[in-house]
Amino acid sequence: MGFVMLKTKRALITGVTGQDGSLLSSFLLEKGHEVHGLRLYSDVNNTDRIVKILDRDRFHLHYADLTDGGNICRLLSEIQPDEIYNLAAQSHVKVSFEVPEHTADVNGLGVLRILEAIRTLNMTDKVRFYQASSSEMFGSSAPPQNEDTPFHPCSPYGAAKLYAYWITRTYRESYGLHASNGILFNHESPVRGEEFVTRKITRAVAAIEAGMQDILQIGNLDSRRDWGHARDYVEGMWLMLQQDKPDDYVLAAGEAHSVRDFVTAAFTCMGVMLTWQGHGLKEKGIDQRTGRILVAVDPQFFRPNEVNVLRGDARKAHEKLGWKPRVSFAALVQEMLDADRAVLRGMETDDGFLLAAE
Ligand code: NDP
Ligand code: GDR
Repeated sequence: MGFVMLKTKRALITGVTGQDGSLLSSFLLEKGHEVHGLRLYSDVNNTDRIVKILDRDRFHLHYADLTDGGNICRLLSEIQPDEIYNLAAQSHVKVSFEVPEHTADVNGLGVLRILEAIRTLNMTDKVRFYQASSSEMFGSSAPPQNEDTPFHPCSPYGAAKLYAYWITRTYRESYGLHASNGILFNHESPVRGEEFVTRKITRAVAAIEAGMQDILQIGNLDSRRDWGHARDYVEGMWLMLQQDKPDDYVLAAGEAHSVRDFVTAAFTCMGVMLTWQGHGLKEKGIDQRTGRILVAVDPQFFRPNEVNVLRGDARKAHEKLGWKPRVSFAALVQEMLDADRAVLRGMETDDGFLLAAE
């Protein structure tokens, strides 16, 4: 009886230094893939999240910027990947109001540059493509949002992601490319960027507990999001590319919680019960036991336009991919808070954030 030699799959991940890129890299390396990560050149260190996998023999880094189509084309030609996960983006919604043209260039045209490289290199039949689409494309459409919900983005970020979504579909429908959009709702982890609200909250709560910060200054407390754990969501990305046919899928936990709920849950994890007093810009979160003000609203964190409620319906992914999120809202808050507490205690070096990625 002969042995069947299985070819090692080669994945290319853009945005490899980000939250999802780092977690997906670890996930694919565990699956036996060879991983090529595209990294933005920076004169400050941007490899903290991937430091634990830098010396793995199946992990390779390359410099690339999605605004540079020639370089993307050269890299695709050299690497000849089986799977491409396009995770690179200017991913901050509020920042996109300040740099709308750059956001469109990276998040919109950047995707076109990859798709055109695939087409002109005659790789259409050989490669599978994943596009990191976003629930921000639904914007003001009423929840629950699924694959059939009309899009109505409310930010330059959402509008650029919508272009990327449609151009991905266009290349699928026009050239038969195996290209799928994952329409992902908010997903977080201990390696979430510090500017996003969940990580900002858990870092602040840990710092307040350690006596290193007095108060958490926050924006819109009423905004509601469908938060899941990024580890679950990167598995969903991989599942999409393992299907015979490409398609578009929502990944979501299916529950919406307000920013206020997240703050309350984080303080509860450290044994502090908050009372909320006042409204709008005057609202305060107060420690029930001591009367100390721990949370205040600061208008600088508001956006010119807000997406009020995102709550996803991921039934299609449940049925067709067999995908289900495993981590609850409470467990997510606890894990993020514990990781930030460990950082402050200086315990993260051995068992730190990348543990979550393993
Ligand atoms: P991050 O912001 O953590 O990571 C984004 C990555 O893109 C970083 O590695 C960044 O590099 C890189 N990047 C930025 N600009 C460029 C550029 N011009 N060329 C090449 N690379 C660039 O995002 P996440 O990991 O959270 O998200 C991954 C993707 O999924 C993004 O496209 C995001 O828009 C999308 N998404 C995320 C969701 C979430 O809840 N996390 C939900 C839905 C969609 P550097 O670190 O050096 O800046
Ligand atoms: P979002 O995430 O805009 O949903 O985009 P973010 O965590 O930035 O905001 C979530 C909600 O919290 C409100 N908010 C604050 N946000 C930040 N960043 N800082 C604050 O102080 C603050 N106070 C209140 C926001 O107004 C918003 O309503 C994320 C990104 O990962 C995108 O790339 C991704 O596409 C979407 O999630 C789905």
